[in-house]
Amino acid sequence: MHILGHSILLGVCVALLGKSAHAGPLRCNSSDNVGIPMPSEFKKYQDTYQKNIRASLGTRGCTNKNIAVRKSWDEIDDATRLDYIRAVHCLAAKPPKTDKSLAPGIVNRLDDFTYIHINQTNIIHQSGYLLPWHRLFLWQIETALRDECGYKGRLPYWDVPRFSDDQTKSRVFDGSMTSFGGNGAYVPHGLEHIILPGLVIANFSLPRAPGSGGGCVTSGPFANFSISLGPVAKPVIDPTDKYGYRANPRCLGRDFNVAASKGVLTWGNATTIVASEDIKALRNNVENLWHLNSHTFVGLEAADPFSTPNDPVFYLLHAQIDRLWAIWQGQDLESRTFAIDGNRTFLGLALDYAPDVPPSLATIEDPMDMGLGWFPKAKEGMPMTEGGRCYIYE
Ligand SMILES: *[C@@H]1O[C@H](CO)[C@@H](O)[C@H](O)[C@H]1NC(C)=O
Ligand SMILES: *[C@@H]1O[C@H](CO)[C@@H](O)[C@H](O)[C@H]1NC(C)=O
Ligand SMILES: *[C@@H]1O[C@H](CO)[C@@H](O)[C@H](O)[C@H]1NC(C)=O
Ligand SMILES: *[C@@H]1O[C@H](CO)[C@@H](O)[C@H](O)[C@H]1NC(C)=O
Ligand SMILES: *[C@@H]1O[C@H](CO)[C@@H](O)[C@H](O)[C@H]1NC(C)=O
Ligand SMILES: CC(=O)N[C@H]1CO[C@H](CO)[C@@H](O)[C@@H]1O
Ligand SMILES: [Cu+2]
Repeated sequence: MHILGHSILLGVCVALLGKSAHAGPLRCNSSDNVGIPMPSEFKKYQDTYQKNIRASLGTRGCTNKNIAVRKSWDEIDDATRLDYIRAVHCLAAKPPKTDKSLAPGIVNRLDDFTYIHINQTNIIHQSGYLLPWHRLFLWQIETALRDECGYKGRLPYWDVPRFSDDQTKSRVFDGSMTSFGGNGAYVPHGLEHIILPGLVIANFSLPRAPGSGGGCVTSGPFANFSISLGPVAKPVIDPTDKYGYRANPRCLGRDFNVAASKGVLTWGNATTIVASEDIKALRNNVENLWHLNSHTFVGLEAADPFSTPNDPVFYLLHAQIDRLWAIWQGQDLESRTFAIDGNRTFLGLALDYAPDVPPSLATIEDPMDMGLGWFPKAKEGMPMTEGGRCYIYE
């Protein structure tokens, strides 16, 4: 097929990705530049980050030779994609390590991750811990995929701004067996207000606009994928199961919301984030321009702030956020690596449990709860090339 001119092939690829649920016999070369190209303004920041990270490496520990490269899902080959998907299913088939008395709905190794994310939600979002906690969380799942399920690659990221106009053109959501599947089946539904349990302010809620799905994912390797914990944020909270810790077996659902991506998750906003002047601006830009919107785009399970890791694409979504933070840090590693801003709880609000988490500013010395008895300090979740971490984004 490569005897076809590059531009003809590119056109065919775009058409194919746009309409077919399963990739046809014609495979797009992963280097074909589908989507919106990275603008030079963003690339300038990425180049500086890569140059500075590489220049900071020594000859022992994390080196230029052994540093792992995390790539876009659209830029890895099909064998790596299939291996990643296989490893996710492998974790879903392994027993959990968490004490099930904490949450009887934990059924498999993936649920260990969803459980601790639920348990920590009111502490690790809209707070100073957002970035370091999720950085370590990603590293934990990447390690589990590799060490427990033999995945050979690294954690890929969802190339969000490249497909902001139409995420179904990305290899992440094209519906093929080498993607995470597409939208959920259409189920008529309207605007909801979902309550976030655990905050002292009674019934603190967020609006959730309806998207174009609402039912089970019907294509790709996670069609009818079975999940158990959650949902947690709901219009009405059941006081006997406040955090959705009981078993609630159901399919993985999605509810694509184009309005949260088109004109929002753009290269322009990605550039605003990496160009942020200081950590306060960076954190606010990540939260307001990107974090919520990328969850909202996927919708349903992925848009539940607590049990969102139920959707396996969660890890690629957060790898993009981790990448934006990494690029920001990489503009000036010395002054930015350990910069922190934000409260110790969600918006600094008091929690109706954990009275030992005061609504004061987070520090890099604060311990974070990563689950299974690991309590690293926030500062341990900040460098990308120390403390066992050794990776760079391309
Ligand atoms: C994909 O295309 C690039 C250049 O566009 C080429 O270098 C590479 O060999 C191609 N890969 C495959 C698997 O065809
Ligand atoms: C999180 O787990 C701890 C026990 O490890 C428990 O004390 C706390 O109440 C839990 N919080 C939530 C919100 O489940
Ligand atoms: C998903 O599950 C439903 C109900 O169990 C079934 O009708 C449907 O065929 C399944 N779809 C796939 C793709 O497995
Ligand atoms: C919070 O919502 C529940 C239903 O989910 C309701 O029973 C309760 O009265 C509400 N509390 C307040 C203070 O509004
Ligand atoms: C950034 O996102 C906001 C919504 O959060 C949107 O209104 C704005 O147009 C976006 N800016 C760019 C440059 O895309
Ligand atoms: C950075 C930040 O979010 N600061 C907030 C911490 O919480 C207090 C209230 O407890 C707010 O006033 C701050 O704005
Ligand atoms: Cu999170």
